[in-house]
Amino acid sequence: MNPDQHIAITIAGSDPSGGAGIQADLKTFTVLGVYSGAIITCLTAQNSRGVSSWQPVAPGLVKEQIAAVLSDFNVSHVKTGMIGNAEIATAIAEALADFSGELVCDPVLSSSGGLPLLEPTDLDIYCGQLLSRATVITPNLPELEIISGGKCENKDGIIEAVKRVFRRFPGLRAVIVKGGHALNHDQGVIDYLCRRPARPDDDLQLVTEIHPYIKTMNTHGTGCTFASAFTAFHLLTSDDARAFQQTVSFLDRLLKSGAELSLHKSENGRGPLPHHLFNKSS
Ligand code: PXL
Repeated sequence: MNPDQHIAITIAGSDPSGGAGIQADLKTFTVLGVYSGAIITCLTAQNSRGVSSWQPVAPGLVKEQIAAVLSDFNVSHVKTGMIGNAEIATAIAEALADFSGELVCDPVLSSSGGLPLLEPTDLDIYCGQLLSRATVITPNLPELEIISGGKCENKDGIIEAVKRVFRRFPGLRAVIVKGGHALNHDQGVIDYLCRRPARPDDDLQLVTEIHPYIKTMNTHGTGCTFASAFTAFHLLTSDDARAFQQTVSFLDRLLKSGAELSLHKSENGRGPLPHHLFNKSS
């Protein structure tokens, strides 16, 4: 894909503090050299202490935003984040009915503080409307447990969960499992790229990235940044394994360079990643 001719769009919620959501996505695409449009699904009120509240955008307006961009730009990649509710998921599916490019879904279900960012009763409709159209999804471990309906306490549990997800969503090519929420980081953080095998009974094709756990409170927006970085690297390389490896390194670099930063004032807050310093850090 040529980044001078193709663009990405992110469909996600707004974080006014700039750490997560659509703001994190746009910064990620920009520092990685990919042009991106941005379709806002919900407005949140939040800062490093967490999300205090949110409101959805009218589904018709979400659909119109997507249609406006798709009718005028060569969009090869769509990344989704916070969707809010079933009506917005349905509006997005309708707007993407004729879209045949990459659809990378980050299944954002709740904030790190536990506030639902998708109405819990709307999970099935979200899965049916959006995950069923996705080419790649990027769950963390709690999200994979919810989507797959089973525990992911070790590698075998993760593999079985991903197999169930592949059976449920036949259009899915890859599941990227982010290991940052594991209870134990003694061996480091383990992320998996799980690719659908050529034949249904074959083993999953696994690429494993083991990297040191970086001790930092500045992790706000890591999931959003990961999914948009993968989308950007995929647009640049058309290669799942390379894009996955580049994404893991990108996140490591941002987490490391942001560890000592304090852009926020709250003592126990989770500060943002320093996307703006990426091209200055080595
Ligand atoms: O990290 C998930 C996420 C995504 N999008 C928005 C958010 C959050 C977490 O709080 O607020 C808008």
